[in-house]
Amino acid sequence: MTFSCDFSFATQFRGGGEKSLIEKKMVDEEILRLLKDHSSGFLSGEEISRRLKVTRAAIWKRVKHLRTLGYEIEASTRTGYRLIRSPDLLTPSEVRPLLKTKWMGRSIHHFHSMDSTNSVAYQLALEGAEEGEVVVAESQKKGRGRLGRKWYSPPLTNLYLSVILRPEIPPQQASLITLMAAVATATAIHKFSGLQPMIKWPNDILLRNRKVAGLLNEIHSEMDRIHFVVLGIGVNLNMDEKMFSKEIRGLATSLKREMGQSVSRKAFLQTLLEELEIWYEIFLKEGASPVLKAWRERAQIQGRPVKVTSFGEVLSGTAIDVDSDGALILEMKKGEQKRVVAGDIEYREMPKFK
Ligand code: BTX
Repeated sequence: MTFSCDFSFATQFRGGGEKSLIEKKMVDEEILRLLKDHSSGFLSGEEISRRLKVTRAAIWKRVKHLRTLGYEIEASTRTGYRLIRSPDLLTPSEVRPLLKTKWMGRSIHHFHSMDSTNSVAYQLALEGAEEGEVVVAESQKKGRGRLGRKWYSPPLTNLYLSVILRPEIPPQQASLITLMAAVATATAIHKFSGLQPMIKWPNDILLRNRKVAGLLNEIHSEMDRIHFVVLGIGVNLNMDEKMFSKEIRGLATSLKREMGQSVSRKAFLQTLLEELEIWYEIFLKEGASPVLKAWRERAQIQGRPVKVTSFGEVLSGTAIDVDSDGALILEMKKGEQKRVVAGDIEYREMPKFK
């Protein structure tokens, strides 16, 4: 069950002092699950107390805490408790009921605030966490982009997700996992919003030329074997223009900004986890080619003049394609071809968007 993972992680990495905090979190989740199962009426404090083996006073305390998180819970000394409305939180009890995946995201480690979901997922994976376990946070204090850059992660507005994968592929193909995740994220955005996101090599998802999502994949491997990949995905969902820092205001966007309305974060997370499962299974069963085909359709990079910064070197040329390992192939001015495995690109002519 999901909570046991949270529990072991917390006790191992944060020390016994926070054990009770995690136990409270487990009780909260169980209270919510019971109240949701009895959504048609009241559930008595006595019944909850009997099922969870905690005192009625403790339940009342947790209900008061849940109200501070935005849960509307009616309480009556005679009839008990009734859940009226849930906030748009990404807790397991909110996300799992409508999740249609077979294995992806069946175990969710949820945090209200943390440094970086990738760091926690990496640590969990080192401890033996299984493929498909995910870490989500309502906010990140040290959200990370690539090359030591920051990922702006304000509370309760966006999605900050890390997924643990254990693909049996050689490490040099790890970039394909990034392309696969970019295709899954772009497809999820399209299915959810009807908009047409574009992928910018290697890891940005754009809506009308502005960044709506970014991917940070970190691998743990030996020479010939990947132990695990942590797939870090940040998607701007309900961020308003004024919430973006000055540095990224003209470069970033959110689904809310593009759609003109707020979106349900948990519904988006469900869609994203479903697409990740679908595309990862396609990749494992059919190999790179369907992923590359979908990636090319969304990236429209072939023949485009680009400037690429890679390991401090700036290269100008025409993008030819990505190869079967996910590297970018550039044609330089004199006609020679260069293979770029990592870097940032700028389009010298902006692509046209639907
Ligand atoms: P990146 O290095 O390609 O992009 C980082 C750059 O994007 C920043 O330097 C800034 O210019 C811009 N930026 C920062 N925050 C935002 C934002 N919220 N929206 C749009 N643009 C922004 C991209 O790296 C990889 C981002 C992965 C983030 C996820 S969140 C969950 C997981 N945990 C974690 O710490 N990182 C990943």
